[in-house]
Amino acid sequence: MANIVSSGQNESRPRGKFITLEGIDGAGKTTHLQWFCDRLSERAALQAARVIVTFEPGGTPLGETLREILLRQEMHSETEALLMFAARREHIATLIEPALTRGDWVLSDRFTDATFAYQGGGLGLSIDKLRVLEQWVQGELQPDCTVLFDLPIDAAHTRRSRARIPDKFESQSDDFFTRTRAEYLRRTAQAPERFAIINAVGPISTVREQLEAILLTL
Ligand code: Z5A
Repeated sequence: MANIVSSGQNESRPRGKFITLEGIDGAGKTTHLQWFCDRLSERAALQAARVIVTFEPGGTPLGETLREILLRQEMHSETEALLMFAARREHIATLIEPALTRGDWVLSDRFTDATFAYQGGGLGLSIDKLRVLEQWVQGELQPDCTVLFDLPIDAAHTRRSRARIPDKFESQSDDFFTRTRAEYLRRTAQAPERFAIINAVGPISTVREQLEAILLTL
């Protein structure tokens, strides 16, 4: 049954939907973000809801400060995971949960699946330790839908090499991204009801057709 929240003015709205976008670097999330947000807003408007667009690491003033450190500074892999979850705790407490409770929808460019994929798969951190942090930081909160842009490593490599100056993560090896992608795919197999996988190999128009089909399910 839908979780009804009240605005306190004789108006009640269902709890908002939480949608996340994921994928290895170069998979194309950012290319589709604005378009997807516009289309999602049309659907949210049917429930008198707005779409709040956000991203990780970031999304709050503290998160932005941590993002600067995370994307530029070398650190122990466990420190990196802890900072990702610290930024996430702030993000959930001050932006995500209040928006969902108001009945608004939240679209986040990356969330916890990225930590499992990058720090767990890519850097080899213990998945069990990450699960403990996930439970601590978000409790029962999970996205209602996670769109995974999936792309073979060589295609992502070609796209990344055309893009801007690489940050710490974008400079990682193809082996790192092979492990990252494998962990993303392992997560989709564990929670198939939450994930929608996009085959991101084709042209932008083909990717959009797949996104359109996902929008109809939201
Ligand atoms: N990170 C982490 O390690 N742990 C965590 O818990 C979290 C994050 C939350 C944030 O970077 C970094 O933090 C991220 C993971 C790590 N790694 N990196 N880098 P970010 O927010 O700065 O960037 P990003 O999330 O990786 O997004 P991005 O760099 O913007 O990449 P993208 O969204 O995957 O791709 P894109 O920019 O849309 O496209 C890449 C290029 O391909 C571009 O030139 C496009 O024009 C082109 N493109 C896109 N689609 C197509 C198609 N269909 N055909 C042809 N060419 C295309």
